[in-house]
Amino acid sequence: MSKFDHLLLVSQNFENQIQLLSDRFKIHRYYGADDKNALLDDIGEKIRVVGTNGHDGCSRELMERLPNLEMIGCYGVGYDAIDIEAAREKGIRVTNTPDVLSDAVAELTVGLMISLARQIPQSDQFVRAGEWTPSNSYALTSELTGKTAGILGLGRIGKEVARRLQGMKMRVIYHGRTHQKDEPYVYYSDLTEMATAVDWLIVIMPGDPGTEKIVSKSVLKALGAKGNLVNVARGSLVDEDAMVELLQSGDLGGAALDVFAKEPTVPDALKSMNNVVLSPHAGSATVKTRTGMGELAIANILAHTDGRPLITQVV
Ligand code: A2R
Repeated sequence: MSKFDHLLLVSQNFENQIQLLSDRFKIHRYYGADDKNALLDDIGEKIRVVGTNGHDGCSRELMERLPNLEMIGCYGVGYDAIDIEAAREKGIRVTNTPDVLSDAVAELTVGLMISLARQIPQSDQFVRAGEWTPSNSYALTSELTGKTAGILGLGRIGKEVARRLQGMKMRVIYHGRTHQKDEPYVYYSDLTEMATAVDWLIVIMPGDPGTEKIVSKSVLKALGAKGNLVNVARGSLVDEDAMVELLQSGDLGGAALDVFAKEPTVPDALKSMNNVVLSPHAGSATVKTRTGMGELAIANILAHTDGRPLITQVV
């Protein structure tokens, strides 16, 4: 690879970090291009590296417009919108940014749970609106202490969530494909059975065809009228229509949601519900963590261009 090469920037939120590569790469912006076809006609053959994220990804069609593409650097741990099969077939390397974001996502998870249980957003509005008076106190709420949390996907982030919830004096159980015998938490091989057993169901596994709507209507019904759903992974993992319907009918107790099926669109019905807390896909969105993700993504790109081993390789 030559010293000065061509990189296609697919996702806008990688912009600040990718600037650090401007002395090594000519950076072409796909995300903002008025005529993407014309851009690809013009520079497609020159592109050796794509910088993207898990949401904007890199499709097979895009890879086919980039015949000399060698590597896709993903800014994020999830890479659901990158066609991994196509990358594998074409010998294109893919990297992601695991671990550096686990603490931030776990922290927001606990924050959302406390917000939902203690109705922090509503309490804040109550105070701001001047409704707190000597004769008017805010209604009593619920708490996490002593409750059972079921983690769907006890991976890097799931383990950080579990550790924090133990600190909140919750009982933690989990479901995934594998019984992790070294972990202290009780394993449920059946998701519906776990949903029946918990007060809180926390979704933190990758969004891929194998996990689509894994939190189905029947899982949500098993979670039940007193159960709360927390999704900090991907909207695709939950049957969103069923979730809205069950929240409306009272057959699902509440939901704390950082991710949605069609981001940034959020179903209007959710916005008027009191038993829901909403967050704009902000799990990793702290200065420290986004900086760490950018540094790791860039370190992978430089490792590739310099011929060193990739640091966090997916394929
Ligand atoms: O099943 P295992 O033992 O491979 O556990 C993984 C689990 N998992 C699944 N469980 C059931 N059915 C599936 N089809 C399935 N696919 C994966 O999800 C593992 O325990 C967990 C994922 O953990 P990690 O690979 O360590 O991912 P990390 O860093 O915790 O991030 C999870 C996701 C990302 O892919 C983004 O979508 C989001 O969180 O930020």
